[in-house]
Amino acid sequence: MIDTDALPQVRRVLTAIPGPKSAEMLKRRTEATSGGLGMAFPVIVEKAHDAILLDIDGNQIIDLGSGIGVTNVGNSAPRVVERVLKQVREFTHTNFTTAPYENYIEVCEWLNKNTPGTFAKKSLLVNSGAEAVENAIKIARHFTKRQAVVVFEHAYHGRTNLTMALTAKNMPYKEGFGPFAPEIYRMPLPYPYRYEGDVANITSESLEHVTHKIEKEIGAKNVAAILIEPIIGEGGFIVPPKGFLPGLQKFANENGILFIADEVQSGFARTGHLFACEEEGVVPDLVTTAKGIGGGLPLAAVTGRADVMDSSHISGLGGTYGGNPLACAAALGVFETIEEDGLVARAQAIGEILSTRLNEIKSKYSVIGEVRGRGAMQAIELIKPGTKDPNPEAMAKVIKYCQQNGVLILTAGTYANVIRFLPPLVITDELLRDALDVLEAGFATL
Ligand code: PLZ
Repeated sequence: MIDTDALPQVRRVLTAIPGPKSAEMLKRRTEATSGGLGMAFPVIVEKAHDAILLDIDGNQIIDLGSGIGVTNVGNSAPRVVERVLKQVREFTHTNFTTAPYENYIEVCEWLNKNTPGTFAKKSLLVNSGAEAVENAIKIARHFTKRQAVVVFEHAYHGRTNLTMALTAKNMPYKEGFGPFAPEIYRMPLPYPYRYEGDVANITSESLEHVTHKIEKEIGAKNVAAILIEPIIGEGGFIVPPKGFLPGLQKFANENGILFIADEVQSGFARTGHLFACEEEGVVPDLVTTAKGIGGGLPLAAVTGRADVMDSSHISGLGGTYGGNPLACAAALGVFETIEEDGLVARAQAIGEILSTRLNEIKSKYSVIGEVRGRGAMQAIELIKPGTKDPNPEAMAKVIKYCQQNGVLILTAGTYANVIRFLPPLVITDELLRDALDVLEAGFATL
């Protein structure tokens, strides 16, 4: 196997962040690249392996974001690199709908077998999470011959025109980018930390509320699909209360509505299951995957009931690059790594370290309102002490401190007050503990 483990897995901060070379190149970035692009961590990356990013000033940064939940198997994971190198020498592209090839089929076979549900399944490969969600909606509408799509508060499903409409948050995702696609209906999402009623009844009350709204405002028979992230990602790692997803699934099944789980962020061993919906035995009709599936190469998929996936006429689905052979080679390397290195169990172990430590930090710093998540998908929500008012200022200070000390941590949340942890599942305990020490020191400076 190719040895890509060339970077020692240790944090090393040699300069201010950004260092002088990065600062210089970031000027070129500003001049050459669209002003619409954000930047969470201001350095230029030279190299990355597993959970360490090396920048052009020689700083080694601990990666607790995995490129937004993508490099779950680590950056440049050996099995991914090996398979991609072999594939790039053989052929780079034919287009699967022009002249098919084996690794696209193998990826689909693996997904059909490993996504929830034992019924006959089929898959479609595309390039990005947004494209997977768009296709899932296209397929659901075609199959049900219905148009309405139900989505939830705090949802994130992408940045294309249809997926902007499916996404909840205006700023920065939608502001000024309309008009948006029609026939999208947004329902209240039970957010346990911010629930105003009696939290003991949150599941039954929320299900009652949502199903009542669907029946009265849309008409259940007009709904093609209910689309939900089993754990809300960009919206702040909100875990729906126990029973909510199974209740929605039941309502969908009883009303001929397809239940679509968007596992783009929560999927691929991240939560201590291969897919987050497994926690409660939820079996969606369709699942969308992306991010972690390609180990860093652009790949996404829709997988689900064979009868649904086959309902389109021939050539109704497709695209030039979807399931490109290099991305499929990478995905096969990802599957192998997850299975052979036991990364589902590893996500659970990381989750224990994370939640134990984050709860300890919470007990010392009253700006932390809640620690939540599952497995290696955990977050903390920051509030003004003594209230539940969002505290984005404290979040920005802590994140800045972590940056200056060589730890990359991402944020999230409708109220811009959530710090989220999505470490590569190959991160060592030592590196994770070191990063959490830095985080705690960040809270101490507040
Ligand atoms: N569905 C659940 O989390 C992507 C967005 C980053 P694409 N989330 C990261 C950003 O700021 O653009 C995401 C997701 C869920 C769909 C998507 C969209 O996936 O691969 O970014 O299109």
